[in-house]
Amino acid sequence: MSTKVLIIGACGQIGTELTAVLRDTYGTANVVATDIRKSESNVCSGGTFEVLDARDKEAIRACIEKHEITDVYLMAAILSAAAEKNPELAWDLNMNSLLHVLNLAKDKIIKKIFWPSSIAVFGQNSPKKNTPQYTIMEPSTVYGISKLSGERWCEYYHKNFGVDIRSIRYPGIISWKANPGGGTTDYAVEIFHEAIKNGRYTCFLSEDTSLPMMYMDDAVRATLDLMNAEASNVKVRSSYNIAATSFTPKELTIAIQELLPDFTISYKPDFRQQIADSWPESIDDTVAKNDWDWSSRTDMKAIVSEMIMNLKKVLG
Ligand code: AKB
Repeated sequence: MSTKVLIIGACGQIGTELTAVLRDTYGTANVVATDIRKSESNVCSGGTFEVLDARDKEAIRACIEKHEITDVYLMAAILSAAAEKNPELAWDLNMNSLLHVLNLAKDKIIKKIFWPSSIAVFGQNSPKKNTPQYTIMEPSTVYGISKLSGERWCEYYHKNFGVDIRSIRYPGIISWKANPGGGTTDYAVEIFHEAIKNGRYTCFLSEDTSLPMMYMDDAVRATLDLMNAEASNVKVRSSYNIAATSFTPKELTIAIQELLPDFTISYKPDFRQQIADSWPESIDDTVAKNDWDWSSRTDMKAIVSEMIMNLKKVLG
């Protein structure tokens, strides 16, 4: 049976680029993109697109049966900062969408699931530097709690029902094609847009807040590599740590100023500072390296030059 892919949450930051790569990989006819609403994005015009609410179990099942889907990428989520403003909705979306898809795999209606977790599963009492795969996890945000609970469900469904679920704990993802929304790491994308449009940026985190970050190309490649890995090599069925780079807003500013010397930044930390302070500064991804040969290719310098080069073309 050939692979037929469903992406739920295809118009989000990662979904947008993942959908394009999945269409290239499996053929446009074998990829169904869905989201809660239609947007202007290529995701909606470049292949099959359907409106789908990730909380609607019956609608997901109907879509899967209609298109004879084998693999689901469940990308819909409410991110850390937005979730703090609407905890019940965040819990409903982040948790129930996962349970719907896990149950469809348990009932053998789909074969394989990708579900993103996050560095938000860690908390104040986790080691801050080189946070290991296995350690104390006491998230203090609704988003982190939903992701940690999701990880436990993933492992449970794999162990008890043989569900082939694969997951990555994404760091902050930096990309120029689609904007993130509602996250604590969003500053690392906004800063480029503002640097090019206005030459200045007011950052909602303090200058010395170090967070793990990754370029979109690395994140999408990691996702596909994990999904294509031999099942026997995927030993972690909760979620894998992966890492690329870590930097502070100040370090990022210095790197941007090498290419845009007139760029200036000011700092006005808000409620997102507390979220960032509870997260790791850097991540140890040895287990992913050993199990499925993961390694990042893009460091901060390369991210900065890619972002500025591409956004200059797009934003003028
Ligand atoms: C967020 O900031 O909420 C996300 C994440 C790290 O999962 N980008």
